[in-house]
Amino acid sequence: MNIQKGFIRYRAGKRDYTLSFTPGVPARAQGLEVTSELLPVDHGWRVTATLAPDGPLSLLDIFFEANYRFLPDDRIFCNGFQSWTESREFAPGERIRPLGRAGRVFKLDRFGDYDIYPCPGGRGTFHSHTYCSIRQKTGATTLLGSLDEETGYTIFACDAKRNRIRVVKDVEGTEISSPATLVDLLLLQGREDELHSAYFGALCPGFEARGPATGWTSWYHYYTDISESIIEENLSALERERIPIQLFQVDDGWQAAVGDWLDIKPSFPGGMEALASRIRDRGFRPGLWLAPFICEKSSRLAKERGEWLLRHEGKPVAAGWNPLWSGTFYALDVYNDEFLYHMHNVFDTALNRWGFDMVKLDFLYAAALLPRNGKPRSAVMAKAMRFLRRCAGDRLILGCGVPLGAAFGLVDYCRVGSDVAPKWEDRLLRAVNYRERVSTANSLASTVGRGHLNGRVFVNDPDVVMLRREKNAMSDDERFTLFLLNNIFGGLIFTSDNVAHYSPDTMRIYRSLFPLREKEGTRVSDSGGALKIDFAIGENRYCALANLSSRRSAPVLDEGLYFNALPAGDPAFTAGGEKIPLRPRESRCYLSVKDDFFTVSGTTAHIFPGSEILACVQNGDAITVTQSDDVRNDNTVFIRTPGPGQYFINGLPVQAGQIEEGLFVLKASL
Ligand code: 9PG
Repeated sequence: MNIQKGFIRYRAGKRDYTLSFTPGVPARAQGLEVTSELLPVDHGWRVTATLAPDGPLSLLDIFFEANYRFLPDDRIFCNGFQSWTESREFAPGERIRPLGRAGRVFKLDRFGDYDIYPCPGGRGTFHSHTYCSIRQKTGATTLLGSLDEETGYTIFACDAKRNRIRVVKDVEGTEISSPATLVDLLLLQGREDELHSAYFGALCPGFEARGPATGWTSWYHYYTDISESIIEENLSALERERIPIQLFQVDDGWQAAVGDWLDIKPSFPGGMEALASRIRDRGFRPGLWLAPFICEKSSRLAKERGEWLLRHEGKPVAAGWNPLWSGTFYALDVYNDEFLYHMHNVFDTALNRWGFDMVKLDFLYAAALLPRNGKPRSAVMAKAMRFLRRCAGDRLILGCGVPLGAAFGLVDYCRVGSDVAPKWEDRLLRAVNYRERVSTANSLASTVGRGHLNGRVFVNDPDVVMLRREKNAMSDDERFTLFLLNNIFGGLIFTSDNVAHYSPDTMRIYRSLFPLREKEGTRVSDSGGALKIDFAIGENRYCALANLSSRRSAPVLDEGLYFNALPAGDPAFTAGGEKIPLRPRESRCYLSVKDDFFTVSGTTAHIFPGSEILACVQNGDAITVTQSDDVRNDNTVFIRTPGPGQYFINGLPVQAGQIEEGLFVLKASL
């Protein structure tokens, strides 16, 4: 990897100029001097470019050209523009395709970077926002990352055929008249995990993420059709079933119109303050959905406060089109102080008067559709995010539909993929290459792809799990795969299901997520056409196998002994080293059984068997096993012994049985 040249296009007076420079060598052209530094840092280099203009000038383009030799087995991680944008590893033979023409008719281009970066679309071409990494088969990784996104979104455009990477800054609209450092990049080489720690550590020094959390949201079952009684029904069901979730969030549909946050829908006659207290009375922290930077065309705000709308050549700027609302919705102007004052008041009302503890802030990309006030789009986005943090104070923010770089370190939780849907894929939207499309397959790709962000810059929200059978076209395998992968890679585990409607089998799977524990050292590889995911929880090691394809697959577990119980519910020990046949979209999660005797070899209550056990202590023939208070399934524990014989588990006598040659196990209910 080698940066060769930088280019700056700018306008001074009425003329356009181009200045090319070599990093480390000062350069000068008409009215502009550039100093670019190459500084050695741990794992690689930091590259900066500082522009010193003689007088005011407008920037048109800044980019760097680098060489990189792509290998056929490389995996190129591309971070999509915003929360919903497909973000995953690509093989050099793949490509990122441009949005189809039909997509623009429905204003789908507004949701992504389609109007910011012209996607070339050829085989071997990819682009990634803010950072990008290339992992060789050996594990050796190169990470390129921007340390300053406020000076312009940074796009890493890879061309695997030509062995080139172009680093582009989206500086459109930037005006400068004094020296400014506009490029600040890290180019690192090493192991993937250490590079992630180095890069995100440099981006958000001292950042401490909140812990993972569980919750319920109204969207993925009721959509905009919510009411006080639906909320009440779900609160009662969760309470009756003793589901130990922390957050209960009212999603889109409580307000009269998007933008009219102080006008409540008639289906909430008791008002929002009473609603929040009802949620709190059941022991949950109340959360509320807001889309602070947009309004529906038909909203009162759009009609009465036309001056708050973002305008281009006098006309309101559409931020998208949504069939679930009244169609077109507009962006609001974050440089209008009156509007900001109004929004501040909305937050104050929701948080302090109504008493919500958490806000899900959605469609945030809309704040920065255009450069403003001599600043690039990304600076507008950064200003908007800081404003939201100030408005929310120390309450929880779940960011959604947001360019991720602007959310790093500023929100508590953040959506890291598209919306899931009660079906696996949306073939039509996939065919037009709409990378923000609502689709479970699309969501899961990003949940896996962006798993490394969890706990480093915020807590990842992979979107909800959907286990219900009604109003859901997903198969049992698809529903379990979504449940398992969200639980491995995500830090926020929400559902919208009405748990009162769960069958006992479904309830057993849902309850297996409690207690929610933090995962460590997650590593993803390919095995026999499926994903093989190794991770640890405390002292326990796990291996999950997930077949995301529509064909059968046959991954292989490493050598050793494994335990698995869900989803079927029949506990079984399996030897590694052999192929595990998986149906299309089937997944399983295995506990790697420890060699040590008198340790927990398996349990049946938890999706990650044994992670719910707090202690297992042996004293002669007496074994004491303690489990978390948040366990919600009946639990059977399996404990390995050196041979046959009688033991006491929590005071009750148990006979060790032989499961297979050399494997003696005690089995007891907890
Ligand atoms: C409420 C929803 C939920 C959901 C959010 C967001 O591409 N699109 O047209 C598109 C529309 C809606 C959407 C995502 C994408 O959903 O992610 O959780 O809060 O808004 O309206």
